[in-house]
Amino acid sequence: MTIGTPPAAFVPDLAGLRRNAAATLLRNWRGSATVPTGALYPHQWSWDSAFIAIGLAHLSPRRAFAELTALHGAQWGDGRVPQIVFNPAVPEDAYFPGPPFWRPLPRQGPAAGVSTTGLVQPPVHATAVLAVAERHPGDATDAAVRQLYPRLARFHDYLFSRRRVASGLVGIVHPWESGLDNSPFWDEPLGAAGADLASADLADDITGLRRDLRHADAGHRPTDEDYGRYMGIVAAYRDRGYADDDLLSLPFCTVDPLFCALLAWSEHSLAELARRTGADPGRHTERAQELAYQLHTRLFDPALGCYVALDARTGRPLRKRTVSGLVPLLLPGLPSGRRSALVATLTGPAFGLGSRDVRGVPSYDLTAPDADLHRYWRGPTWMNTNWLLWTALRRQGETRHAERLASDMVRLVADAGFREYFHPVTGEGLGADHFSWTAALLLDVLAREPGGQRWQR
Ligand code: 9WN
Repeated sequence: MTIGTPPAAFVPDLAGLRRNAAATLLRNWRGSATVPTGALYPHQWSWDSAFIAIGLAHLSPRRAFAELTALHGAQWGDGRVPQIVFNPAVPEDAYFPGPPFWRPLPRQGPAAGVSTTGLVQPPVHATAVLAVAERHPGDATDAAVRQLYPRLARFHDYLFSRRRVASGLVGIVHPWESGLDNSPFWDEPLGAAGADLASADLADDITGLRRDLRHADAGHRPTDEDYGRYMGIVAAYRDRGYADDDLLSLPFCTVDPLFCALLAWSEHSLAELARRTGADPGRHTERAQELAYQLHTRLFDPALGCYVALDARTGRPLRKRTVSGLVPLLLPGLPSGRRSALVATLTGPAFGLGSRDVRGVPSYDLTAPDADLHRYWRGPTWMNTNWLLWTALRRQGETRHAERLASDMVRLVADAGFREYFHPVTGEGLGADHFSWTAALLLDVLAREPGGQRWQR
């Protein structure tokens, strides 16, 4: 790997990319919300909608707010914003696990007639609302913010009150809640859960039940063994009515640095939204600072040069270098030396930012013996985590690295299309095509790194 070789310029067709990005978002619009992609994910996903709204802000603020309003229309009585809102017009077996698997939804669930999963995804929604609002000041925005702020705040209240584990950190109860479902972080806790799960009968037929393998290469997706465990963990949570009373007795309960960092970041965004609606921003700022303090003191691993996850059931740190462990770079007020440590990891051999041989920031340590550069969250480059790191680098004043990352993102899409993820060395497009957040976040990069920027090869 050659770090620091001066890159050559390339000239992307920026107008064509913008046009195709807009066409991808239009193609995936379903009347009130956008699907991540037509065949593989035919419903509304929570954090996808937040990223999609960030892109829609460059096309239509009205649609951006509609996207997030539709999602919050499925908010549960207890405040949780569900991972998936099922579209009743789509056959129940088009996605697995579909609505029947998640039933019964409890009394504190969504409004009657609304069908969702019982999990959540990383809370990046308040940040998305603020991004749209900042770009489009005016009465319509003020009205949308007034409508969305209480719902966003209730979601955060749910997370802070019902999901607290391990001295104030906020936990997740399923790998799907991390958004980086198949991350190597989860191998150890999933392995331990596997021994307890009573899902053997389901696992026997898991290949037959899965729908993802009809639309994506099996080598790019999680294994059947992992899927069997995913289902077992959902079943255990569902069978106790999705109650959060004794989180550590669930088969899976971990703390994820990306989830906590996005929650702290979004609390800061919520403070700004509160100011705009005349509500008290103080409690949001306090919660952001308290969570960030816990994250910085409990999850940073100096030897690895990044944050790690925690198995809340055993108290064991999950010591791997994954892209999630770099995302706290987004936060203001990092402890001294932390920014340079994270940038060193980002630009070193594990993630290779700035190297001629690596494209974008991979999802997992390229030097790890178990890195799998084709498989879902175990090596490939994804546009959403790259966008988070690009935003972080800009916020930290690391302009040169931010520009390089923006260039990589543009080039990946220019070469391979709006794919779900990309091989971090060859740039080959992987997973699904016509992927909404790839299109949306590219639009945001193109808008914020305007002409004059020297795109680099
Ligand atoms: C399960 C929709 C979602 C993303 C996740 C990504 C993938 C789902 C799946 O697709 O997960 O939620 O079926 O594999 O891991 O981050 O939100 O795009």
